[in-house]
Amino acid sequence: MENKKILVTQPVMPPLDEFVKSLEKIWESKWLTNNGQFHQDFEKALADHLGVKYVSLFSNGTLALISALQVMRITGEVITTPYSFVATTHALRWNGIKPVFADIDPVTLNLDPKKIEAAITPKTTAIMPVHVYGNPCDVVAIKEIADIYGLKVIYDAAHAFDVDINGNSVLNFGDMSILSFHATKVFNTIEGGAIICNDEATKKRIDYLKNFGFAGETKVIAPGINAKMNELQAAYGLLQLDSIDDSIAKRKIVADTYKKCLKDITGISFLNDMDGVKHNYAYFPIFVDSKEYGKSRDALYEELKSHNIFGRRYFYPLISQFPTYSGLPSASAGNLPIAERITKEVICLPIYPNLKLCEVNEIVNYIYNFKSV
Ligand code: T4K
Repeated sequence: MENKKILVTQPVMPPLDEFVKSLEKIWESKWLTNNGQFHQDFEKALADHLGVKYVSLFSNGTLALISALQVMRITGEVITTPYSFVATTHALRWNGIKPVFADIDPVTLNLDPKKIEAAITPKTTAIMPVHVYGNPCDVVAIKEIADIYGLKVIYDAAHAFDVDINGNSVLNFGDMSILSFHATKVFNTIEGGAIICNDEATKKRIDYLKNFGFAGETKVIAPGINAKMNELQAAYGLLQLDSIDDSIAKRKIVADTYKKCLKDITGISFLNDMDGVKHNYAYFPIFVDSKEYGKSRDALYEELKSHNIFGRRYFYPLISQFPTYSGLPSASAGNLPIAERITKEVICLPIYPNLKLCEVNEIVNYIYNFKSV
């Protein structure tokens, strides 16, 4: 173990021989991108697998987020979480929208509905929550607020592939949801992403926008972008659907092992499964209470690195703490107390289907032993 690096994640890849068979078909057809056969098949298979109405594939999750805001014609101010990957807020800025940060709930680490309501102004047009680590937001309370104030809801569901609430995909809530299929995600197409929506007319508009705004050979309906997924990625993604259930089942075993072994270490806490939710175990964040644990989060992070265990401090710093956003009124110190505490405590431990349980035990041992040094 000392010589082997354990990274925060390791991508699942399809069997090479199966992928080569798909590549042969692509070489034969000479159809490489622009809504080819694999693209069409993958969209249908994904919608089926996820239990959603419409899927539009994208070249990555960030372009899907940027395009979703364009499709919904969102302007003015959008309420969002500071506790996410920077792409969430960058997508707003790329649309000329002012991000308004609201604090998170201390249990789910997602936008706190009460804080959303308090941040609404006459310029607010939408809410962009994130199902962080794949844990669902309070979708019912968010819908209630959106309905009362006439706001759109665009979920950044980059972490929430195959997450269900009472048997219904979390992607079916809100006006749209965005997925990321980056190499580091539970389900990957190397790079990739998707927008999930509920009606055919919206899907059509999304598909125009991701293809420069073309609605036919000579008609351009909007300043679209090039955000299309190519045939190689779509073929790869189609094969990935064969192993996703097994991957998530193996991730659950890793997560359960961590929980069992970490529960008695004072000063270390973790997130528990939520009632009625089918989780995907995308990440395994732990939270270091430095007073109780006796060492700081950063000291533990460095200690693990010294043993070749490369966790990540997702999400540190907060998005609101990056210089490009820290001047916003909603980013000011004291407005986001829960997020400011959590960002100082978090380390995401390695989790992926092929992580061995003996490796999980060793990681926990390092955490345990460091406490008593
Ligand atoms: N919204 C949210 C909430 C997101 O989390 C993200 C992306 C997005 C939107 C945007 O979606 P995309 O446009 O990315 O589709 C990573 C990912 O690049 C990023 O996709 C992800 N969120 C974010 C949370 O994490 P980094 O900078 O930490 O990645 P990197 O390259 O350091 O990789 C992390 C670890 O994964 C490495 O230590 C090793 C391992 N790895 C990585 C790659 C790329 C591999 O083993 N193989 C690989 O090919 O951002």
